[in-house]
Amino acid sequence: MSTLRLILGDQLNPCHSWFTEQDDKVIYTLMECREEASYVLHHGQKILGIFAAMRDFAQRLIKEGHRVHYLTIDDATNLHHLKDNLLQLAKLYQCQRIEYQEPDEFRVDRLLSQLHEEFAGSVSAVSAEHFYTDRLDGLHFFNKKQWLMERFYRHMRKVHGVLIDEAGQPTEGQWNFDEQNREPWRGDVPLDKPTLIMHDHQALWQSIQDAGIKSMGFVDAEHYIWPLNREEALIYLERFIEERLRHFGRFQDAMVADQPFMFHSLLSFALNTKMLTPREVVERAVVAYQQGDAPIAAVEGFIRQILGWREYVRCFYWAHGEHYQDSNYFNHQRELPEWFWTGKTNMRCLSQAIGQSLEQAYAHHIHRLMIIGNAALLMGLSPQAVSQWYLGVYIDAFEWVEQPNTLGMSQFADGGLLATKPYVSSAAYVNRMSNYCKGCTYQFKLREEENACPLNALYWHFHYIHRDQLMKNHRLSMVYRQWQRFDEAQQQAILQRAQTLLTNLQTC
Ligand code: FAD
Ligand code: DLZ
Repeated sequence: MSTLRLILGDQLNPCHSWFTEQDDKVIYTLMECREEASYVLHHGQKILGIFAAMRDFAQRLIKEGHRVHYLTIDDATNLHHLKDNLLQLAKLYQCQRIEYQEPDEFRVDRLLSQLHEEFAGSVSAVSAEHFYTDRLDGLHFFNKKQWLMERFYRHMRKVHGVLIDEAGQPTEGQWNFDEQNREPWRGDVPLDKPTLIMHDHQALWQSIQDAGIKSMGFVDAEHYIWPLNREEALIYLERFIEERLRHFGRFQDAMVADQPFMFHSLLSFALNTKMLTPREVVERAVVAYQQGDAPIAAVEGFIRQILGWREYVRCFYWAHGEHYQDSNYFNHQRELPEWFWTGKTNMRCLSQAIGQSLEQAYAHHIHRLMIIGNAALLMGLSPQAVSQWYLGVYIDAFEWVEQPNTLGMSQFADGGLLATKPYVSSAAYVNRMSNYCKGCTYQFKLREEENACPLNALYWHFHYIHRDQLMKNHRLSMVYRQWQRFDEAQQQAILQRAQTLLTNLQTC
């Protein structure tokens, strides 16, 4: 009895138990599908990276003695749809069974769970053997309206014994060193560019283009930098531990012009395509701490992102269902200005953050949250349009992780299920955490004037127009007290300036 096993483009884990034995009756399939490459306008580097990594993975399986049927984007037999291809291949190999690893998003999960309606044999799913948590763990853990990450994170630390001492207490007596993770970079630590592996994938990029797959962003296929298999991902992990982890904590939120990577790990693509497990990354960081290679604030800050945030947003995604994507608490409806696709705006912070997103398919957390996301929220852009942009542009963007981060954390579109208050700021924050304001067309200290930084008037306008929804939030009482301190003429001038900006977003 033959079995067809599907491996999706984000399931490239060679250590999965599927591969421990070779079996001639098992045919593995990977497929480059037009449908997967087009459900959103992806960054070219993301499509290229996933296809190149899938090809690499298929070669590895063949070398290990497994049977593989690989469908390239230009294969004439490719039906470009996961389900249609599976049914066709099952027929070709006379398979009585189709098996797949649990996918990470509702759309693909639904599609695969409907396979049995058209397939006479058996269909079953196995775990992808990647995350610490199961999909629905969040439902058992959270039973209240507010999902507090910190509670979840401490629970994960205890259950998995990560940075816990013999007495069951957090290492160095503190659960969270967040207050030590917010330093701007002032030049005292050298900012060396990470050592990257270069790949030449011009031929593959050409065939993607020949197939007519549309994409966004800049692609230098001759110098492709993202890790494309487990070995390369492990090298990236080691380089991060050796070169950058010790500074990660201090400068986690810092931004510097023309320095997209700072001290970040660049591991999200490798993690989300499952080349690495979160467990091994966390364990490696713990060893670095134990060996004295990095201080607790850096190691804890890094582990919090993976054992905390990453697992938390996954649980959140599965618990809140498919309709979460329609959330729009503030009823924001504006379309994205054109500069989201060009980076050409006079606001230097945005032109830097969007520019590097288009150039590298990467931006670190604070660029995503406090530069681009902040501007989108203050400008009243449609959270669905914002979410589509984020899902497309980043190398690591998959719906399960992108949606809670964009709609919940960044756009507050769920009304506060994930975040306790909107993450918004005026120019003061940008100026404190980056060097973007120096040399900007706009003045960060001004509010209503024509050359005032747009973020300032928009910040007050946002709180003003949403006062019915936000004033009751005690964490925002300071903001509203400050607003009341402006006299009426000042308030009117601020609101007027914001209106002018909002009607001219294209030329900001
Ligand atoms: P580092 O800063 O070195 O962090 C280490 C790892 O922690 C990351 O590789 C990632 O796996 C994990 N991590 C960190 N923050 C988060 C988080 N908030 N949620 C989940 N995991 C986290 N991350 C994605 O992987 N895919 C996305 O589509 C994505 N969309 C985002 C959208 C918005 C609006 C925001 C604010 C954040 C988003 N993030 C997303 C989280 C975070 O920005 C990226 O994980 C991080 O920038 C990836 O770079 P890195 O590997 O250098 O991360
Ligand atoms: C993102 C992506 C792209 C661009 N292309 C493919 C593809 O051609 N074949 C494939 O199996 N997977 C691809 N993926 C990843 C899938 O969309 C991913 O499995 C889903 O987003 C589920 O997380």
